[in-house]
Amino acid sequence: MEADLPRPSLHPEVVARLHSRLKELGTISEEPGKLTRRIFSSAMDSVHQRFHEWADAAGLHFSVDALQNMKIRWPSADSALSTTTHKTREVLVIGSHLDTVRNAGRFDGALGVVTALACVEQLQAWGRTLPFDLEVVGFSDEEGLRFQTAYLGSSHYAGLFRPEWLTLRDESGQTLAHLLENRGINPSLVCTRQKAPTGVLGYLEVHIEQGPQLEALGISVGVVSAIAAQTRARLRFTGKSGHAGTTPMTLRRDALCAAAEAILEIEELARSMDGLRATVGQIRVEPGASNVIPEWVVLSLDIRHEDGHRLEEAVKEFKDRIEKQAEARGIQLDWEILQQGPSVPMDPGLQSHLQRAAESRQGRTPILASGAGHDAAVMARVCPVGMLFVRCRDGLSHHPDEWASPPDIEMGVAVVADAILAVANAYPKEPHS
Ligand code: HGY
Ligand code: MN
Ligand code: MN
Repeated sequence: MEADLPRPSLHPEVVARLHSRLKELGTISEEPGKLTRRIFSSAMDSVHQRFHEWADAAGLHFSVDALQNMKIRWPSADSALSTTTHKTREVLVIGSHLDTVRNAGRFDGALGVVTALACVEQLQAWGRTLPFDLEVVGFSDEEGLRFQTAYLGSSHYAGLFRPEWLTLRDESGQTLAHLLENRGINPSLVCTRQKAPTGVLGYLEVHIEQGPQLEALGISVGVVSAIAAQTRARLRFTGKSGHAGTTPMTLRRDALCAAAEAILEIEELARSMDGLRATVGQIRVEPGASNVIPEWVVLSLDIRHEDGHRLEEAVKEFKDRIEKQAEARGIQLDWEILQQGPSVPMDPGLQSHLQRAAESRQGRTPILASGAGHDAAVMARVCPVGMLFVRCRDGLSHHPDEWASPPDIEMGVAVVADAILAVANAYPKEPHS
């Protein structure tokens, strides 16, 4: 990673705050010694507290919604004059998520939110104002760590929260509804009161690439073309427990052996299908005693492909093969689809604003597909979306060694700030004009 890259001309105080905030957010965790931050955690409350202070210092309006999405609003230039309220003024939304995976890196998500706030501060430092509002968002649950259902935060922000999600349970057995009640929020209002945001011109998200392409090209930032289609499933294998010492091997229905065979089958199938990625990230074994034959096992399954049709074919093939294997072992298999999302193309207009801004600052700018999921996949259902990737070392992410260099991060701020001005120059036409 080149350390001495040319630094884009940003205000030094904006740069200093950008990096110090990112560093600080990386220390606000639910778990000592590692970075884990879930929706409805006190760590998320602490992060909001810091953003509230930063927003106040920049003269911006701070709020948090029922699903703990953070919103920081920079009113348009004419807002003081016009009678419109911010509910009626058009708004460009920029941000990402503030939750993390377990033992995460400090850039996945937080980089996009800190960058968004830095863009506002940089535009202010340039003495610029906008003909529309700018809303910085920090979505509360992109990773789905707490409830195994990704995008709860951005779904609520987009008016797409589903009532059945209120009954989702976390590892401790608490339901989402109960956690809302603990925070003084009436769960039934979360669905009845939510509505799709109006007047959203578009959504821009800066995110680390979480892959190796920009590093291989030696380029700071790249523009995203589309987000891969994704299916999350839960597989439960039910056999029969028994004594480890007295039950002959021929008389066993061992749920863990069935699950182990399925995991290797998944790997083998994914290797055989070009562009497919399949991951078993979680496993639970019950009763979980060393001298008891496992009675049941639950696996998580995450499958992705840039082409939604290929993904559908693969999921069907996976299911057929694993059902046959389980049957041959006398194991009951319950296959539950938790979440399915199509491949999501970025808006051509926002993509070209980002492309032109990036090329004017760094020259050649690649266009990359995203294998990772992002809140932009949800926001695309209510407005045009665009994403900018920032190079990350070794393409590593979902890992404490995740890292993006200061010059690359600053390039991200400069490019998005330029792109926002380009949207403003084209306004009041839609960004995808
Ligand atoms: O899993 C993903 O792709 C994203 O990091 N939530
Ligand atoms: Mn992630
Ligand atoms: Mn992310």
